[in-house]
Amino acid sequence: HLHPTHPLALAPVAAPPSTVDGFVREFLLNLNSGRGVTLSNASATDKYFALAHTVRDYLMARWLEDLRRQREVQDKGVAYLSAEYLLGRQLDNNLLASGLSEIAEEALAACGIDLDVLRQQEVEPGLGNGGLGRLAACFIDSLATMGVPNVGYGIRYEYGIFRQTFVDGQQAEQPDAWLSLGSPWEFAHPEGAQTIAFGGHTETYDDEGVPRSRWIPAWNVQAVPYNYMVPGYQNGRVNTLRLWSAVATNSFDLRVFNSGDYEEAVRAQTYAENISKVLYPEDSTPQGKELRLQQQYFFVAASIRDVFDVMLPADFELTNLPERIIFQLNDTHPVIAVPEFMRVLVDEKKMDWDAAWAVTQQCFAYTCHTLLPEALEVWPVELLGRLLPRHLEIIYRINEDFLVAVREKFGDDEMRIRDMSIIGEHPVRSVRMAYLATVAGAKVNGVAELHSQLLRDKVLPDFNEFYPGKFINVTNGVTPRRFVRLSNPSLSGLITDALGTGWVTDLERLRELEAYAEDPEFRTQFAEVKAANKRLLSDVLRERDGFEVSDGHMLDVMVKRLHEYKRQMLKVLHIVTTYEGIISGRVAVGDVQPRTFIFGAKAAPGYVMAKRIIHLINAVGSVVNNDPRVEGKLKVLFPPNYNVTLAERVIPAADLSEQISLAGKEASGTGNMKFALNGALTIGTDDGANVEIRELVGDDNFFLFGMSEPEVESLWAKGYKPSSFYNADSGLRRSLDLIAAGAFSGGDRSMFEPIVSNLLYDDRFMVLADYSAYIGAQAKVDAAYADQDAWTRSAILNVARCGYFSSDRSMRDYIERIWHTAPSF
Ligand code: OX2
Repeated sequence: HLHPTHPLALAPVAAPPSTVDGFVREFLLNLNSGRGVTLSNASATDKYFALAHTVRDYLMARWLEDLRRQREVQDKGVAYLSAEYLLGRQLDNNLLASGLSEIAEEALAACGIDLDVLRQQEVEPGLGNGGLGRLAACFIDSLATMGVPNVGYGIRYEYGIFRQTFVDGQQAEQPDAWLSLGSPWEFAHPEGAQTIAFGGHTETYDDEGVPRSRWIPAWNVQAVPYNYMVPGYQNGRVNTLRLWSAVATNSFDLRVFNSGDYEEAVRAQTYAENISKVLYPEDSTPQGKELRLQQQYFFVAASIRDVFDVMLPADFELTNLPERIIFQLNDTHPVIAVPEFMRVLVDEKKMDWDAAWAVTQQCFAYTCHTLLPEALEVWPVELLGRLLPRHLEIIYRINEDFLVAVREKFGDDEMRIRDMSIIGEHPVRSVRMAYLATVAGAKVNGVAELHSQLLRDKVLPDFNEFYPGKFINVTNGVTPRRFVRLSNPSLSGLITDALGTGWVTDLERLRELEAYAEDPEFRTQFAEVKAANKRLLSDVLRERDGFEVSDGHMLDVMVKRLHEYKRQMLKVLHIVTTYEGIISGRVAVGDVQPRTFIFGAKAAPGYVMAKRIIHLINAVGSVVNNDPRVEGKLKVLFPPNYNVTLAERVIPAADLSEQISLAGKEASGTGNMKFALNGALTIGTDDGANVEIRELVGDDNFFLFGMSEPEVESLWAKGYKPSSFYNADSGLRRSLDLIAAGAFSGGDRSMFEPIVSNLLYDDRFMVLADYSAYIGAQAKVDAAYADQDAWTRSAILNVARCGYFSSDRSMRDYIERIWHTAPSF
């Protein structure tokens, strides 16, 4: 009989032997007992699930052991709170992390299975919109690889980011039912559900002479945790991602049921379960919907409870919390965690307010990801008070104390008090979540040098003055495991041949490639890698979308969310200008570098202008691609449903990376880093992390163009008139006129008229002002590309000099400057 304290009961069962035979056995076992099939009658889905379970089996012992050790040693850990994790496919990542890639390939081959076919079975969990969600995924990968205690907390959306299709060139959205076959990577723990309450009212009561408040909620839901392994890269470490799923408290309310209103009971259940139903598809632009606030509170309340009830020992001394845990707020989405944490400490744990606030201010830190004023979340007091009445009281109290301190420091400057108040009054009384996070956070960080500086100087200058030293920068990064080692095996092989394998966890070692840039033999090999990656992409696009990528074309790529500030329109104008130049005979066909333009972009379903731009890109593509006058010269490809999986194929194949936002608008960008690390040259503005990329790779290896942020400001101050740029530039005139004349809409002049008049009469993001600089820079790109060998040299230098953009470095910065955590065991 195995007593729970028996050594065999304490320790996890050892992993199966890491041999081809061992793997085959485990795989077949999973097919038989996990899927109920034999190899001979297994479907591709069966095989994929069995393979995923096999990989899990290999990681399991380490995971269980790490969980046990963390419970035992209680090292300081990072609770990363993020409404989004854009994970991408898990299979390859987990095979790589566990060092099993080759063994698995051989084992499957021995079973007559092509690993690549099984890879294709995985539906990627698209639980994020874009950069913000992908960043969270990179960060948890880095923390596991560095052995830092971390739990990523978020929401297990039943439907992730919508699947995009094009109907007559226009975006249509389909639900992303990523769970329809189940996910082999998750572990549900319904028994560990937390009850999360909403609504109701508050009351004060006498607690043995101490006046206290309490919350009498009106309804609640269950938050069921699902755990996912986050394996470090070949270091035996496995951290945890814990995503919460909402289920109704009781399968149906008996009282209501007995009253005969069965439909009402079912309706209530549906209402509760809606909370984790769908990811809001707005990127960088909050919608202020009640369900969204429910989602936010739902996951942070469950996560905080998880920390208190599951992670910490029951007798934990609460004033020591800052030595044990730090909550990192990924933008404002999880900021409601601040008053929730205070509520738990004050109302439930009976801590005195000041002591609780002192703890809170050390336990939270806030990352801001934007500069767009419309992207800073605010919640109407009316809504917040209705959904979370006690939290609203707590926010008022925090604000009161804060404003007293502001008066002490700055005097009775009423304007300033109003500007700094956590409660805004116009257009309706609202809670400014970024201010709340700034007041509560030990540190506030921007995500690139320029962004952090603008945060300090332009967005929150009063707060910066009030809290000297609170505002810092941590430049974003990307994981070299997924975005170089896995997505670009040929380049990885080349690098490893030159440097050994250490670069995968020490990306600054890429510097050593600088010398290789001068080696003609290496340049040839590097160029061959790029060509091979283009062929791979070509195969993928043919299979996926029926596209043909012509040989010998420069691949000019712009992949990111569709947003006016990112300026896909500038790219369109360049394409139209080039096209118009050729068909009008003004430009000799022979003088143009053959180019394939690749777009990837989803628009928020309610963002009308963004959708029009998608329509225009497709319309320009269909004219250009069918015009024999530019055949073999220009091609526009817009594969629908750009996602992590497609990114992993597109980025390694790219020659030119388009990072052309208006200066001062893109907080950082992370695609820019991925491209540079894969040997694409950037054409870009002095915006976000482009600034740092250019500083590192050097002006000779980067195509800079456009106004700087101060120039943008002074043009606004002077009064920006886009039409004056239109009048002054004949190329711009011809291009816009061609669009307006219906050249891309079968003669219909109304179809794209809103785009044209928006540019001519409004142009918030100064597309026309930067047009001529952009066209000029593109001419330099053409000239540079003509010398293939010199281009390759620049591409190698881009790879060699971008090691800084590893998310391992970002994590080190957070650890040193904000978290003060350390790798453990
Ligand atoms: C994005 C930013 O737009 C992008 O510049 C940045 O690289 C990324 O976050 C990661 O930091 N929603 N998404 C973002 O900001 C917000 C808000």
